[in-house]
Amino acid sequence: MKKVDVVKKILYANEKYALENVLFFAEHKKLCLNMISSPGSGKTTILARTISDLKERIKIGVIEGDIQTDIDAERISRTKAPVVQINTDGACHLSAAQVSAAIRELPVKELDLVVIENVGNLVCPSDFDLGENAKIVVLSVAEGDDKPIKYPGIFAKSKAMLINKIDLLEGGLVDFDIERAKTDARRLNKDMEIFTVSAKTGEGMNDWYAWLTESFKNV
Ligand SMILES: Nc1nc2c(ncn2[C@@H]2O[C@H](COP(=O)(O)OP(=O)(O)OP(=O)(O)O)[C@@H](O)[C@H]2O)c(=O)[nH]1
Ligand SMILES: [Mg+2]
Repeated sequence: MKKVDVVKKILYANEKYALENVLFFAEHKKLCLNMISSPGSGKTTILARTISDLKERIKIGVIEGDIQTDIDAERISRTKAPVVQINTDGACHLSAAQVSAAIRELPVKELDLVVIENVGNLVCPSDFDLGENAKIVVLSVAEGDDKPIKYPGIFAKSKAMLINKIDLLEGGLVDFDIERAKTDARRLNKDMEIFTVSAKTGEGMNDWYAWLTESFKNV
């Protein structure tokens, strides 16, 4: 009996589309970021605030990945940014083929930056390159400071990490040792940029904006 390595085949098929997307973004001279986190850590809230606060400086387009609903695309469209929703219908990550179709629906020429919000999941999306320039991982303080060592894959692969919901630390509502999370993440990835933010209050967001603004200039 012939054994087919299905996982390898799927990853290979994905790589072909990912490469096409890399070439697409390079040809159009656009930066693309792939935002990954557990469900509910604050990806859409961070994005909506970033788009609004930077609207005079960077034109951002968004690809929203969710298993079901267009709730997140609705939230992004309130900022007036162009957005395309992908529903994976059960799959726990976006594929490069889905992103390839979605970028053709965005007015890419008018944009500086395309942000992909991946399906809320800290594991599966890290194995599927989408043709992005960089992965950005979000970890909220409500999830616990042990996540970098428990789910090392995505922390090792991400160029930057946003530690979100730091407003919850006040009053001791949650226990989260920021230094521990930073040290563990940098042990996996020594050059990782780390921002501690609250997308709710805006605290710390300026450092993230400064990095983002510099990054897209260098594409
Ligand atoms: N306190 C506090 N709540 C936040 C912050 N950022 C997001 N939230 C809340 O956290 C919840 C989830 O936020 P979302 O932005 O939907 O999270 P998400 O990562 O996009 O979620 P999925 O797309 O479902 O994976 C919402 O109720 C937000 O209002 C923050 O900085 N502080
Ligand atoms: Mg979301």
